[in-house]
Amino acid sequence: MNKPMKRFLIGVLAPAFLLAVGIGFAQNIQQRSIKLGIGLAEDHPQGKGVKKFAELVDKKSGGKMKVKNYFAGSIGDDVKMISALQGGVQEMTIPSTAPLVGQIKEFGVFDLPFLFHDEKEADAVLDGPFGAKLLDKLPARGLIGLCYWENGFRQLTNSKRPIAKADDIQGLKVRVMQNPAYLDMFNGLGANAVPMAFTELYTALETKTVDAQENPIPTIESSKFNEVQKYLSLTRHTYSPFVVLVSKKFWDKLSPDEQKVMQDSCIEARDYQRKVSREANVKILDSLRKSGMQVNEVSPQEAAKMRDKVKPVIDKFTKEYGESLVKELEAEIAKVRKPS
Ligand code: TK8
Repeated sequence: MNKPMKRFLIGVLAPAFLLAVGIGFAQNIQQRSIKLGIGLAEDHPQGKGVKKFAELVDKKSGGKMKVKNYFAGSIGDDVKMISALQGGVQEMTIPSTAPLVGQIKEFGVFDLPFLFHDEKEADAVLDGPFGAKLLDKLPARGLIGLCYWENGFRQLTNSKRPIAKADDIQGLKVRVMQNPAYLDMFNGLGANAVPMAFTELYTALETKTVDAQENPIPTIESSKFNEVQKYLSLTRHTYSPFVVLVSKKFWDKLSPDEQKVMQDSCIEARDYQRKVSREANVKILDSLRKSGMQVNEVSPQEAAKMRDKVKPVIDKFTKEYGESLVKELEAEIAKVRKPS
């Protein structure tokens, strides 16, 4: 065998081989294929996040654990995919926490209107002991929660008129997530709230079955809602987290090394996903304006009027989800809240 070939084998191939074997031997990692379904498109920060996650799982497992991503609700909506995980027919999904309330009501605390002022507060709560406490409730429902990603601050769009005043929402038919607090919140604001799966939303807006919907800015663009909605009003009425879920049936088959690969990849992809989401929020607003959407701010006075209108809803669900739990949450927020 000629010298260069010998040098290549010894210098390059052997160490690579040892590394792969080393990873295999040092860590108890087997060939795994992981079906991960999400509701949003590939170009959405959630889509970019799962691509990053797949890359990291592949790298950290020495190429043995393969994540196959399914985008844009192609294998079901949030509620359907959550039960697919519980049934063990799908390994992962990343829903908003709102539809999870039907399973674990405590996740509903994140849907309380006007709870968070900014992303810094949300991160501190979600990545801290409070967020972990809620994730610990999932195994009892056949789910494992790895970490929280960002859906974001929700804004109201509609096809009728700009929402500059709290009263402007009156009479609008608004699609909301399948979640009792959102239903009561928009009915409390004088709208006619219609719970509906995200996969049905574009058609419902296009056919004018509903007049309005509310989602973060990156979703308005990646789901092309600007094509069927003229007005975007920056209500920031709730901050929506995503929760990265694994089927417990699948998780319990994994070795501690394999579980660590998935847990570490979730955290690393989280920081990337949030960064992408926050950059998108700024960038996209301009392109939505250019696409013909009429964008308006909601003044602090009118936001305060909206908050007053939904106070009964906040009180009702604070009781429902647990006054001590909401107190704990508010105390966590107070630790990071900038004095106004
Ligand atoms: C996508 C949903 C979406 C959510 C909604 O599956 O339903 O409006 O905001 O992001 O999770």
